[in-house]
Amino acid sequence: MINKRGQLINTKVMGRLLRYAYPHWRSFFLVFGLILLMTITSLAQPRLVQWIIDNHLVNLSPGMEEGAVRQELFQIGIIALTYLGTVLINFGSNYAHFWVLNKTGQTILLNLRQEVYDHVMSLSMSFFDTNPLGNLVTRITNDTENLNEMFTSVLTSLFQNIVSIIGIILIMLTMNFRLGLMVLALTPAILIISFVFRNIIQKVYEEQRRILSKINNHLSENLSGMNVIQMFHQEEKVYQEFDKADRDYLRESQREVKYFATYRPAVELIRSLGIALLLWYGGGGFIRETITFGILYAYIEYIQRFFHPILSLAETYNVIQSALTSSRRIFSLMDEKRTVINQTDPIQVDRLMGKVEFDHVWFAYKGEEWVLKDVSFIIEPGEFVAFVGSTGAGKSSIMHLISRFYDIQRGSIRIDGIDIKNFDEQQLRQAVGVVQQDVFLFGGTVEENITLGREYVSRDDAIQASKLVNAETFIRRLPGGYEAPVMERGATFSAGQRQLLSYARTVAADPSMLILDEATANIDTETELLIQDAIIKMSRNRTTIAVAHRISTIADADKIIVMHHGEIAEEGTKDQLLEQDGIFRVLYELQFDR
Ligand code: M5T
Ligand code: MG
Repeated sequence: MINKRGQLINTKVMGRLLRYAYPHWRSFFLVFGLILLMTITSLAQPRLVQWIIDNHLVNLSPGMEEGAVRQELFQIGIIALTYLGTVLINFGSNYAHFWVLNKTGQTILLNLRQEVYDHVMSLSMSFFDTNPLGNLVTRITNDTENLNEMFTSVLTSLFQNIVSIIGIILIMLTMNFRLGLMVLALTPAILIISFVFRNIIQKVYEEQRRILSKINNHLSENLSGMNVIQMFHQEEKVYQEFDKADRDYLRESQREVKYFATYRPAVELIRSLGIALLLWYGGGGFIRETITFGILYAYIEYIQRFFHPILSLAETYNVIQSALTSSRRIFSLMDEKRTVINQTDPIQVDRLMGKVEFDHVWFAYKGEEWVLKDVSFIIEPGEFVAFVGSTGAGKSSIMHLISRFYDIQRGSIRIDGIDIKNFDEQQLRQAVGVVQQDVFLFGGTVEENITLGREYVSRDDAIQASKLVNAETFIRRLPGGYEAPVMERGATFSAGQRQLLSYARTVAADPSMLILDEATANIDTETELLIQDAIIKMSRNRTTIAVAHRISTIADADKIIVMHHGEIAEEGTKDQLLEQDGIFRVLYELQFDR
């Protein structure tokens, strides 16, 4: 709870949070004003009743004169009306403060969420490689929601409780100093109980959260991999795991109930103790006529009201802690720097010719674990070059580097003689069309998945592109055609169809260069022919770099580059390589011997 530097709450994070609240200071002032009004009206009520009792009710007696009775009743009526007034004002200010506060809180949150999301989207690929998706989702949704608590409940309940406590203490001490001191003497007991309880329950909550996220992860992972589970008869094992986590959760929930069952009566006990003390001491005072009946009544009321803010303060402390933890996580996300940095003054080119040069390129995703070691090659404009090699050889990595998803550590990559670092990142990615190894389809329609909402890709472009890549026939056959729905991740499409859709998506924007990272999945011969034909048509008039797993893709390549453990092992045309009797020949024969 206390951080490394021994501070109760981290002032730096707190300061940064307040910066988000600052633009709304008017609303907060209004809220504080309303809370003040709420507290004053609420605290005035017992005092008004006491006034009626001590100054008017006591005067009434059975044999009183008619006129005097009417006079007293009139006075009582006025005070009663005032009481009603305090109730109404209290109600109104309570309503208004709640409304203003939540509106402000939600506005702050909206801005914060947008800022976080915007920032996350600007981050480089390497960030997403190392940060699990689930964590990011939690930060953007739950953690920001946690902060809402900070702005709505914490700030104001702190203020409200402190004002109430001070107000009640002042009233009690001024009404009767000794009675007041007596009530105050109970405060340490209640504080200690609350803090001890809060600490314990906090741990229970943490454990609950941990188990719950385990359950959630378990569910999402196993539900999405259900076919693998059923295929390998893992139901029983998976069920056991789930059952265990579920039981753990039940256990923690029961612990929570147990603690609450002790805590609430304990607080009640102290409160009753206070009232008993009050009656005992106050009763004595009443007999000795040092304490009036009205004051006794008012004290009982104030004791009841005194406990609430104290308990609530103890609670606030925990909310602050969890909100601060969330803020720290959000801020560390926002402080994350992008590793691929756009030039301040990028070179503008109309259309790239498509000459690609790798000049002694060294690259590692992390540290010194070299994935590419001193790779150099030149691809001339309009050429069709294929990369082959065993899995993990670094082929996809080369493709990532050409559209600059990562920066290389040594050497340089040039397109049309210009280092790619000098291009505008967006322009570069628009000029280089990439078909990734794993096709990703979004939930939506077929057309949306081809245009991707890019303003420079029209519906017509989408249709032309589909025709070019031979996707038109199967799209037309779908119910709804281009409007046919696509499920999340495109689960209802075959691997070949997904492949064709991703081709259409890529060529729809008419890129000057094409990168194909062929899927390893096996495809039926008919689709393979379609794909083969699509690739030939797509590669016409543009530099095409393809990672090929099927020899059919390579057959007409101008050049084949064979990768081995991050290095170029062989380079040449198909015939030259076959003659060399090296790695390529082995790969080639493996495929044709099947
Ligand atoms: C080459 C490592 C991978 C492999 C090597 C994408 C990626 C890869 N790697 C990382 O450490 N982090 C990453 O994000 O890099 O991987 P590749 O370039 O993907 O290999 P490939 O395309 O030749 O293989 P394949 O199976 O697609 O034919 O050691 O661990
Ligand atoms: Mg690959």
